[in-house]
Amino acid sequence: MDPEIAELITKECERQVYGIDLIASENYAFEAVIEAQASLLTNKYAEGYPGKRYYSGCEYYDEIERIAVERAKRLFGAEHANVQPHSGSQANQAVYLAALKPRDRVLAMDLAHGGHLTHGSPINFSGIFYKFAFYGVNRSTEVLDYDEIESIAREYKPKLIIAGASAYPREIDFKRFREICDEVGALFMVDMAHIAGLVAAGIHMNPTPYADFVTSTTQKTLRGPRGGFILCRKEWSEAVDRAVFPGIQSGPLMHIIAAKAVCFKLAATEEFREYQRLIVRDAKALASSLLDRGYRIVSGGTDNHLLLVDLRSKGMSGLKAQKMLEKALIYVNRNLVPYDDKPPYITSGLRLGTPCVAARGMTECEMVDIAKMIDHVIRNNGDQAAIEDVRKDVVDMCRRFPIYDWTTK
Ligand code: DSN
Repeated sequence: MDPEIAELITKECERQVYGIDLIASENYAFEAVIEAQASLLTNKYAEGYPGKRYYSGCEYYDEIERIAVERAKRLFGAEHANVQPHSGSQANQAVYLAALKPRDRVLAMDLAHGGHLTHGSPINFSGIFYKFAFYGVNRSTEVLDYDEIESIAREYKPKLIIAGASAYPREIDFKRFREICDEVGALFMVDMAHIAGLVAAGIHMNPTPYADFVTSTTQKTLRGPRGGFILCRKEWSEAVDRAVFPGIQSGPLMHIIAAKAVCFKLAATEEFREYQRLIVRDAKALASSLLDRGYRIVSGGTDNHLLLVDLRSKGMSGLKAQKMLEKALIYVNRNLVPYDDKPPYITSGLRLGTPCVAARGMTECEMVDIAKMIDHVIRNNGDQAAIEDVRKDVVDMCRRFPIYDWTTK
């Protein structure tokens, strides 16, 4: 019906199949997730919640949403779940609407140290409507300094403290954050979008017992559809539900909610836990192979699915390295390193993540080879011959590790 778009989908399929994706926030959704989200569940409006809809004909939608909610609660041990947020940004927006008044004080991790745009950036709604202060990582250890966070919280007296990051390679101590919140009388929100899969697998500390609110996306380590969800304590359930609908959204994306339900089911399996363990092993192997090749890794390594490479000693910016690697079919994103002297568009670093490569079944051996490929491109300053060499190796490796059966037919 639309050859123009069909051709572009085919080309994108080839790009995904024959490229190495090291973007830490991306993943290949489970096939069953793709099937559910591509279904005719996209057709209908279902404003409201199960049993309380504004349109008729929602009986099966009600069942699907109830199942998604129950599975989310079980997976993370939560008292309440809302699976309607269209994205992580909207999940965060809904929590702020439920818990805060405009201009209330919030304390969160600095974007320049690994935080997130929706955690108070002055160019985001969060920084425009609420008064944010920030904590960062320690200059010498490059990890969170909880005593420092505590003293900033005592001074600033925020109504809400946020933990969670999009570029922090270490485990976060949510129990310690809770203690700080209790000491200063703040509410506690965790944005676990990046590590949700690791949490579901029991590899990273679960924030749910400690936080008043937990927000997340489903498309990252969880391998679900592109979307968000919120977990909270029972006392906040009504406020959170009202904040999502009618507060910030109207009709829910029911095909995506069905796909979230599928993802929560698959994330409760032993196979999924094994996959999450591989993500972490791969990230550690990639970090140590790059260290062996003379790269500086922020904080010296990783505990989770990502690492930050500081390219300053290589005399190269993140932007330049990202562009060269893209030509070699290796996809990464440039990222600020803590205390970076370059602007966010240029950056001194690269953020590398292993959810995609682990989903293809690549193990520590392939990480050693990938580190070698990255180094070959960077060491040769992205010259044509080096890029051609690496492109061939990337395609060979990708042939050995298909993403889905149908993409190789
Ligand atoms: N853009 C996502 C990331 O790359 O971490 C977060 O929203």
